[in-house]
Amino acid sequence: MRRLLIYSLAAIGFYACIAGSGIPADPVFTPLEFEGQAASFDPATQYRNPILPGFYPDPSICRVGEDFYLVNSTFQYFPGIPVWHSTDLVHWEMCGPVLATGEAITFSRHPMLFGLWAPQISFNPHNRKFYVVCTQVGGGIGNFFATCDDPREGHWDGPFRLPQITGIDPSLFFDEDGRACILTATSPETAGSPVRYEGEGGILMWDFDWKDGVTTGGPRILARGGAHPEQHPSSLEGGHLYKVDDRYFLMCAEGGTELGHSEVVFSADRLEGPYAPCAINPILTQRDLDPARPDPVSCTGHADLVCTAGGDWYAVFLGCRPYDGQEYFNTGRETFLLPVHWRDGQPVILEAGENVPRIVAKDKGLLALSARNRIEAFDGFRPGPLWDTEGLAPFALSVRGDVRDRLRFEPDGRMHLPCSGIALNSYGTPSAVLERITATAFTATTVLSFAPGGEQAAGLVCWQDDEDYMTLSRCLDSLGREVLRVEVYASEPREKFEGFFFSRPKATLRYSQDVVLDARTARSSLALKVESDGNAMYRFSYAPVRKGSSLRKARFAPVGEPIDGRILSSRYCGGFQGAMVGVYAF
Ligand code: 6LW
Repeated sequence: MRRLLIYSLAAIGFYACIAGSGIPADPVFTPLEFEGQAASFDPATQYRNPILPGFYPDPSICRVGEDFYLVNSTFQYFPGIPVWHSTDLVHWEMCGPVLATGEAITFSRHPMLFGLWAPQISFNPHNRKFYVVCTQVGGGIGNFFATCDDPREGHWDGPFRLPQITGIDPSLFFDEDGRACILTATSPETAGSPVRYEGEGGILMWDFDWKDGVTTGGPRILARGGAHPEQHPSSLEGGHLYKVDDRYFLMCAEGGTELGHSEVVFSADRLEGPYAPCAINPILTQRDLDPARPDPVSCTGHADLVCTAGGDWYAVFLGCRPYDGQEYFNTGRETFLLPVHWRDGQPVILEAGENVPRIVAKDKGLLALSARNRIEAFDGFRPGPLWDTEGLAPFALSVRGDVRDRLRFEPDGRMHLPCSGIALNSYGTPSAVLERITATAFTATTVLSFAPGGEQAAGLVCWQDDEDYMTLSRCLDSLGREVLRVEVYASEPREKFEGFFFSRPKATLRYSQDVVLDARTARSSLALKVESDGNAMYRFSYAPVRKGSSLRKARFAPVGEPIDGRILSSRYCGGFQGAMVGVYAF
């Protein structure tokens, strides 16, 4: 009864407050501005790895003429599967996503690490269409493909299901003679062959009739175990086929996408094999290097190769940038680029013992491409506002579905994000608009006008998944006073790096701290800021914003203590995604 009375008084205060101060009933945010710390380099002669910072894992690339296209996994985020365009492999612009509408894809209430895994993009020279194949894992449509005539237009047809094929990491290959096939990563048992050891993986091939969009034969085993099967390697996946001088190369990830990740390559005289491991394997790994090395890149693998019109070869692959030397990273698995050299008739990305460099000297191939670059590249470290008067930025993501119909934009760029009553830990689609955290050290700032009532809350959120996130919220406390509240939800830490794919125990509220707002401040718009330092210590702060005052001159005051940001790391939380930052309303 007392709580009801308190809320009633709060509600009266709430409406009076609106009437008195003009503070909107809905939360209204100014465009979120993110700025990540990044190493400097000379763009004329160098480029910076990752070329796509923040969680852009499982890159796949293709080239048509002078244009390169690249796709990444997006798991349970919407829209699904970003498509990138470049003409020099270093500067990338976002095109429209493959799954851009709520009708194209629906998501289950599975954890964030499920969903859209490892898409592959390819071009069919026989019908001049682009294809993206992908797997929706957990409560979805399984393996599917989509097609379009020009990714820059951003109109993809599909998804078209491929119910005949099982496994993950599908990859299409179109041969010169018109034949086509789809590879997936799955157990050899799918082709009726018992595994030779526990965990033996396989790359299987199905014939694909691209005229009818169906698989017509298979599966047959192209590779099993790994490059050294006697060592019983795990997780042979991410298979891609290439034809070079009439020889077929099958390149795969091996060892699992964590610290033991690597890339291996096989070759054969015929498309259907038999494939034998090439002499030099792995052709990329960082697993044998000193964890104490400077600027480490770990977990490298899941690569794809592309040849330029000038005949130079490059690899895109996923990697991680740990801030503790090896295991902790909040930026997820990102997209890196390296030149590929051919030795003894096979591709090699990095020789054994070589580090993946963060700043790379452009080789002659890249210098030639850069000279022709006309693309205004997307800068992941300073991506610009998360929305503007036109709507959400192309890099904006929402959770398990489209929230755009909940939003309203003012002519000055501010965004109305009405309270939804859907909690951030609901495994549903909360009213949240997010972007990737692309650097360990970063700041993100917005100004929120809002007069909370009842159990409403709105503010900043740093999010890894439904069980692991932090918020800085404007809400009412149990006495009906308006407060700024920092809350940290996290599930149990794990003693050792157990990989990314496992279910999370229920989160608990680990930390909560309020700052009670005086009447004048409660009537103000409040600037909200989250800052992370190079060790991923997160600090939340706020500043009243008076009409006409400059945010740059605002004096921010802390809310709560600094928070150990490792709770948002893949090491702590598991998951294939990286951490996100954004705004939310409950
Ligand atoms: C991807 C597969 C993997 O499909 O993780 O661990 C999945 N390996 O290659 C999601 O990124």
